[in-house]
Amino acid sequence: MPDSPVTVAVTGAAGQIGYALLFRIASGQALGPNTKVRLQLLELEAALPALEGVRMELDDCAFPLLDSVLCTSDTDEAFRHANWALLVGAVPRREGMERKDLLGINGGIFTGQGESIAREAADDCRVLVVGNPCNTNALIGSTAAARLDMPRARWFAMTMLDEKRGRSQIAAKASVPVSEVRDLAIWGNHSSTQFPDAWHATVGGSPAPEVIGDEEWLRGEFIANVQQRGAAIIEARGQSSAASAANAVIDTVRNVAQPTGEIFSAAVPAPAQGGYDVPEGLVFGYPLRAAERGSVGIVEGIVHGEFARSKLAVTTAELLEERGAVKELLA
Ligand code: NAX
Repeated sequence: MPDSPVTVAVTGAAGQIGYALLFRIASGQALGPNTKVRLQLLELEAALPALEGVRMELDDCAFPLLDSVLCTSDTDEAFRHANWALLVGAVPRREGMERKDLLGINGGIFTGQGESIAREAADDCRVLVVGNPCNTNALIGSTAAARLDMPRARWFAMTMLDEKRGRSQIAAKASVPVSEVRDLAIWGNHSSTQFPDAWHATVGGSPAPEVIGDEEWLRGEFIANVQQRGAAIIEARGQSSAASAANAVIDTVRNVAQPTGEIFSAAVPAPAQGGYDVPEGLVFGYPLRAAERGSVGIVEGIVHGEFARSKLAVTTAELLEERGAVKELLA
């Protein structure tokens, strides 16, 4: 018996990640082969003609699971009854723009979208923020939504792409298939200060550091490669990661909507307890596990060594600095 349709709102739907993402959602890769999908796509007014072209292509795929497609520049309409809100749209950093300016511009967008989601979306709506700076955008959005009583715990920011980049690096180094690399968590900010924790990852069921046998590589090249991978893609491709980012969105949604019990990475608002001493509310990358539909918890009991603790301090400081730069939006 097919499940009832799930409404998925996607912002920035005419952008490059949107183009790599929508077809995979519509084909059932995020929510499963028995779940019909209603897509509600939000774009800036100027991008609506391009979005119409994307809708035509969705039609032309004749996906059996695609129930309907709505294209709009009206935020409330896009989020109405949404079970998932994938916030991909954001203003990119342009030359001469300070990081603070970018935080401020995007902050305005995420305040409005957070309020709209709290008002309009379904009671079970989960939100995944992809648009950068995604942790702080999620902090802003979840704060605005919490003012209207939406639980912050339903907000996520995406670090799954970083996890996949790291798993792929470890698999190549250990000469094993990537499926053998598990439990690699990304801690902290989705930025160059993130901490990919190879010390609690496993390769073929054994601790990754034992299999790799090269602590210097893990502490140096490995972390730097994961942190700088986005920049390397831009340099090679002339554009930022899109297909791999869309793939990570699919996997994040799948991990929450169709839990496997495996550990996966995403950033969530740090809870008062059980958040590894991260200041409460900061949207911080953690290892997560989804127990049942919709219920996601931070993996407990991980003990970090001194090296990890120093890395966590750096990424926490960066997130606090970002929070300071948008404090008016959080008041
Ligand atoms: P594009 O510039 O191709 O697309 C963004 C789209 O968003 C545009 O079509 C634009 O019209 C739309 N948009 C802007 N403001 C909007 C608003 N207020 N409401 C609705 N739509 C709006 O960027 P793309 O390559 O698709 O990347 C999107 C975002 O993902 C960027 O912020 C990017 O930095 C971020 N990324 C995040 C990643 C992550 O792991 N968290 C990895 C990939 C990517 O870099």
